[in-house]
Amino acid sequence: MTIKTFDIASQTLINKAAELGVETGIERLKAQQPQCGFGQLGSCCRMCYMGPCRIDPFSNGNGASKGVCGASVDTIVCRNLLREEVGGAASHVGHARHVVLAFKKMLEGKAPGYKITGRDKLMEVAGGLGIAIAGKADTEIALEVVNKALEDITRQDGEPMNWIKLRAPKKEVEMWGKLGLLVSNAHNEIEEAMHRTSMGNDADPTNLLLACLRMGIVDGYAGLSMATDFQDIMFGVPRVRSIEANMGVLEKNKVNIAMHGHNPVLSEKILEWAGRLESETKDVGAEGINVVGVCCTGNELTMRHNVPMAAHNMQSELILLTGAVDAMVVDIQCIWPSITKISQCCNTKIITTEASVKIPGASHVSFEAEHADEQAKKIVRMAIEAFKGREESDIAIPEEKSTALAGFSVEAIIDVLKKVDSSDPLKTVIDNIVSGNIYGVVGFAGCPSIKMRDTSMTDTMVKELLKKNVLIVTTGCTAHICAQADLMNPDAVDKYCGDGLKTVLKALGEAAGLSAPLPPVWHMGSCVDNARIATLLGALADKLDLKVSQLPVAGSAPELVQEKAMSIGTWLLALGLLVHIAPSPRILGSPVAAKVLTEDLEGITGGRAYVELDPIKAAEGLISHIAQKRTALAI
Ligand code: BF8
Ligand code: SF4
Repeated sequence: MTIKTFDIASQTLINKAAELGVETGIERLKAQQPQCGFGQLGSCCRMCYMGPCRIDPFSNGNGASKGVCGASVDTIVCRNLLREEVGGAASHVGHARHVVLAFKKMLEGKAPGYKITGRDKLMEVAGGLGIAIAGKADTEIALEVVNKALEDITRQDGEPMNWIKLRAPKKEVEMWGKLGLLVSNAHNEIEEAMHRTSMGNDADPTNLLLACLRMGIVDGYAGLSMATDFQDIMFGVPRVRSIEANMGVLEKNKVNIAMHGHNPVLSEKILEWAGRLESETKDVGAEGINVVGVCCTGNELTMRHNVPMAAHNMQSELILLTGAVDAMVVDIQCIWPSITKISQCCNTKIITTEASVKIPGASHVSFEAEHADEQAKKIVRMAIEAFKGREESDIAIPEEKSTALAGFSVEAIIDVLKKVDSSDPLKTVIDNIVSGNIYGVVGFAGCPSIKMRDTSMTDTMVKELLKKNVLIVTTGCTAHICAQADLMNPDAVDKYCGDGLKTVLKALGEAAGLSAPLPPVWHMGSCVDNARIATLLGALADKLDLKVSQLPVAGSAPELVQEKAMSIGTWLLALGLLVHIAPSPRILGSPVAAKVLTEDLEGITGGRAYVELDPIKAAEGLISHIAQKRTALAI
């Protein structure tokens, strides 16, 4: 496998790592070559100790075509796939539950460091859940909202989840009802999926694939949508703002704290205390504190507070090699264990904060909502102290930084559209889709993969689509990639967009009073904020009385890394979207899984998985899908 070149900032630090003899993911990926073919096909089973069993795709019946227990390759692949989906959904449901419980503690007076910031959002959610509002105090309403959320992980009556009723588009709820996909309790679903995939249970590949769709829906509503709603209620609904991105946002003379992970319950407090303890930096010879964001916590902080987005997941090791990160504070998900080893040569203090996420070599400060202020203060002071360990000669901050507009929550988008048509905001989008000025919309989500990054998969695809007047919305680490590639600022409009899209974005920018066009790639948040994209699509579909699958839209996870991206993608398949994925998910070992997910599913939910590793061909595939949808709508 040949690794070519990366973006300039990353490459500068990769070179520095080589000079220092520090190992990064690039060397470790090379050392893994060739990666296991059975693993890539999904055809290895370790569900019991008669195995592990591997199915040889070329055996032609002569080799091992069944596991010891007789499990077929289809059974093995589909069981493995469902367990991947469980990994993703459990991560998002766990994230949502953590936020809900922190909020509940605040309402009960046990976590005084937090408050209700997004009151309008609270009322919108309460109203949507059917909670009577009149005459009640905000905290009373909020507690009822919390109880509705907790029902979605406790109820045993089989009723569809409250968050499905609150957020799912109408026609899809109807369709899921007919297909038996209206899930009721996220924890029950996760338990049942683990149970049915253990040795000697569900062996029917189609039944297992249906369970995958259920897990996607669990992720979408009890994970992504619930987390997004509560985070907006606690910390405020994001609004459009100008921010900076890439590793050049580090500041040589300041204490740099990199927040890495996903949960704003931690990062909001660290940001607050960084501001409150700024004066203490004088004692160590620094000129203040610079909090920067890595991965999804970076997206959360940038959307609400303009905190610079310093690095995506693949750069989470590289940013330490700048020698300028005094502390990296992490919570949950996507945190590479390698960072503590790298931090030793870069004078960075790695601080873990979750009892369930500890890393050998890191300092651990347990962070609980009840003691948030005290613990955040302690963490910020540890970072200030770490500044003393700085080695001037080790500092190498890349120059690269870009500016971007972030904060495109659905509410922020509607606010802009209201300036064009206050009574019918979505009409502007619909009219422009009908006229072809907006040929279609593609949502980019997910991760940066070392396997794909050297081919600049995401940036190349986005640029190809913009030329064809496709509007892009994005979340997660692909949002970092787009911000770094200068695709989220108004200058990108003239540079990359087709004429139709240029016209719309210029008109919207003018209406919004920006005296510049809106950018062609809209930063809608972190990975849980994929809920915002689905809400927008659902609103368009409901307004037009169409199914989501009839809209000229698609999704892409162009650099798939995480199980979480798989469960999000499966939710989008359940919603009826074409979902482009690269590299291939681990389904190709199973003829049944490959056929169902890439072909037959279209006749069931309207969604379809589309695997293409070449960025230009992938963009063409998405355009041709959008063209078909437009033709079917006679537009
Ligand atoms: O949830 S995009 S690498 S940081 S999994 Fe992780 Fe992927 Fe980044 Fe956020 Ni999402
Ligand atoms: Fe092998 Fe069957 Fe055990 Fe899997 S469950 S490891 S296929 S014997």
